[in-house]
Amino acid sequence: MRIDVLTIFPDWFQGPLTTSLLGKAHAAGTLDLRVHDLRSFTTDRHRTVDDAPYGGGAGMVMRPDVWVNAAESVWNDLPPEATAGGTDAPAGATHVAGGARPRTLLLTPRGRPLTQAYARDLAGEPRLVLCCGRYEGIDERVHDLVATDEVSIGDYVLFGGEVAAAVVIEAVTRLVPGVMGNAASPEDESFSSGLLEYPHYTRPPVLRGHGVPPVLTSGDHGAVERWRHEQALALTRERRPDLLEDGRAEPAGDPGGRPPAG
Ligand code: JCQ
Repeated sequence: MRIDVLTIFPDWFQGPLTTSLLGKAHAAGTLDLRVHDLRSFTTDRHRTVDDAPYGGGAGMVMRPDVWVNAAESVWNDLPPEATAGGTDAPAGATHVAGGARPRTLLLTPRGRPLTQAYARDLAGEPRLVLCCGRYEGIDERVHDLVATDEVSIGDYVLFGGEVAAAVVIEAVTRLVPGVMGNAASPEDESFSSGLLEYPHYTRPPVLRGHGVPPVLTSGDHGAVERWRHEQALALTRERRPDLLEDGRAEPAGDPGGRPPAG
């Protein structure tokens, strides 16, 4: 998968992406991540990306012409100077050579909430373009001319879209075959069943007086499976009952086949 990120803080994406699992996928060629400095697509000597809002008021607004130049450039895989030519953006500025524009995501609190299902949908795309806004907001025409999707990672406000873009990159790329170094599907046990995940344990068998549920060391694989399902259901009921009500989870009743508790 190819992902292009448009941001005024390109350095921000260097650290995490050269270290973790994502860095490995990047190095292995499974993920082609390209980070672009939005300022490369400006047309003035001061490389201005924002301006005062029409109608007045506090704060600054990101200029739409810079965004259209940048988007057109990455959509068509052109160098910045090919699009940052100093003219304003005509209707045809959103044309893409050779077909439809790639999914172009604008990170914003007003977007469609990111879920595992949405991430799965995005993981099926050959290309994504992620647009990270800053300042008080982006000129509304960017929503119309550039974005195919507006994505929210939650009901809170960040300084800019960079953190949200990193969240989208992690959620999506781990669903792309080859990125986890695992040929099998990495789909979560948790969210594919619609339940929160059951508790995990490893050695040592006792830590500061805290032991391990005996069923896990019983050798009875059926009993282990039933216990895990019960735990997942109980946790979900207690912490995220909304997940049981939205129809994706397994029935909240008897998980089947287990002997009476106790
Ligand atoms: C994303 N949840 C919160 C903040 C304006 C494009 O306009 C804006 C973008 C941001 C950055 O994104 C978020 C966010 N999901 O704050 C304000």
